[in-house]
Amino acid sequence: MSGSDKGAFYITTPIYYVNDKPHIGHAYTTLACDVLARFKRLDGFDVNFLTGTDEHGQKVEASAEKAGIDPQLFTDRVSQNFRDLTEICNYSNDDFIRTTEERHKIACQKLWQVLEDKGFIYLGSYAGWYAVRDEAFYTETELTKSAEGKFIAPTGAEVEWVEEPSYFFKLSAFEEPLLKLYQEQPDFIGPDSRRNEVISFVKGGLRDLSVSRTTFKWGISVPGNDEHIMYVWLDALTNYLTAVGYPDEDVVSYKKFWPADLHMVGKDIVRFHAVYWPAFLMAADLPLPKRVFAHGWWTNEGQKISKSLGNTIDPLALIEQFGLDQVRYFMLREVPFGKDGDYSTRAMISRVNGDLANDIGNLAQRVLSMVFKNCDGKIPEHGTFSAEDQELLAKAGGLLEKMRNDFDKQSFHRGLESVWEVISTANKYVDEQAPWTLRKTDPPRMGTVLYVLSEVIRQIAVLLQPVMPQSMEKMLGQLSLSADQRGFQTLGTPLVSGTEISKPEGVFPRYVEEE
Ligand code: ME8
Repeated sequence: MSGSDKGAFYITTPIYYVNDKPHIGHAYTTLACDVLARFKRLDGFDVNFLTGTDEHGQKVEASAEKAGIDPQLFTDRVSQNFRDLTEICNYSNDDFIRTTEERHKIACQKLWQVLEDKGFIYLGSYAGWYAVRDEAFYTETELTKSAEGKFIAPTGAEVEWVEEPSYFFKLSAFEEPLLKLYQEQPDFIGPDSRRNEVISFVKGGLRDLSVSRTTFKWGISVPGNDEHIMYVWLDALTNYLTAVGYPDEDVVSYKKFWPADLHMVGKDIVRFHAVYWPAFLMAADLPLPKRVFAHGWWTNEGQKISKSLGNTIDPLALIEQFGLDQVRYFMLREVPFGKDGDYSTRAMISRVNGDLANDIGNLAQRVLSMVFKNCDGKIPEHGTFSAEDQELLAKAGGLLEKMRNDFDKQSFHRGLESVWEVISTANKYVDEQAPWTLRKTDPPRMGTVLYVLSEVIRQIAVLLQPVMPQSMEKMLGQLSLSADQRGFQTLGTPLVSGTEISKPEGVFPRYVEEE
């Protein structure tokens, strides 16, 4: 966390189940959060970016059993894969929480106690359907029957009949308060399609929620009744509070960062975050997060990604093949954030070679090489700016505001589109101004043109840092900008003529397909 003057910004990813190794979907959600966290830091916010692993519950217990390993050892191992992913993908998370940590057990048991003391938890017994894969309860009406006669949840998960003593949370008491919340804070859920879905789910009626299990052991025990393990979703959601210091509501991190600004999730778990979670918090009299945004689902070459189809996409293999920043850019540019998207090698290559190698890569390489060769390796002096110069500079100068607006709505693709519009204008400007001709006919004008272009490249590189940190570091390094000259507050401070630049080297190589 770094000092700032714009206030705090707390952003979270879902905590991932440790039943399997990370795949592209996990990498995607965390990437989106990383980009926003980096953007906010550069924009002067004090950011707390949290990710981690969800390690309790029947599903994880079963995976450990299948692997023939003690669940703690199993979760240690698999959780490490997710931690490794954060390093490999260059995520800038400030914390990595594991639900098997002591700090989390304390937070969960305290929250439970508060809910119980306030009269929102009661003991009863549950008889109904449960899907271990989703760790979710379903009503009979939600189910369909498979060809083999098995009952299937709307998510495709198999359900099993569960009958056991259980504590319940009085979710039914929150129908009206939740609908009021969605109405009074229309930004609470994004995008709109998900908001509508949640509203109609709640309008359909809420039943009290079973929040404890007795038929397995891998979880946090209910305070005062060891026979019961807390429902894994109550346990998991609480991680967002644990990480900022709950139950100590006086600790600096809690005061500064709670309530969270944004819980980023996939569309599969919006109900848990936009219905159950605010209900738990309202019941406990705790402030509610400001926003839950649910992004869409990735498919692979048009097919649903699933282990049984053997078509899961390993983010590490993609990074190996195309490069880290290339993959980061692709994921956020290719698909409108919030919509489902399809991964295809063709689309990836087109982004890598088109947007990156040709558009921005060539622009920077052409311009900075000309500066290096023809201007004595220094940012040139400039004369009065022509209308074309001013137009291009103004276009680049308007990007921050546009990106702020788009990124605040999680419209990452839109923000990137605006940057690429400027890149394409700049490429046209190079061709039209033809500085290579001006070198002979009008060297001072060549200087002005190359100055304008270098300045535009600086702005673009500063703004693209959140998406492609390593590549932009190289580009800004070539312009000899130090670390304190890379924040968004420096965007209005133009390049200083006479500054020596480093020998430019290509930042975005073309991807050449193997024969
Ligand atoms: O649900 N496309 O964990 P999980 C896009 N532990 N995103 C995908 C995806 C795909 N094909 N597949 C997975 C859990 N995701 C709970 C969360 S939070 C308190 C507890 C991403 O390991 C997406 O963000 O099943 C989805 O919501 C998340 O992984 C589910 O991860």
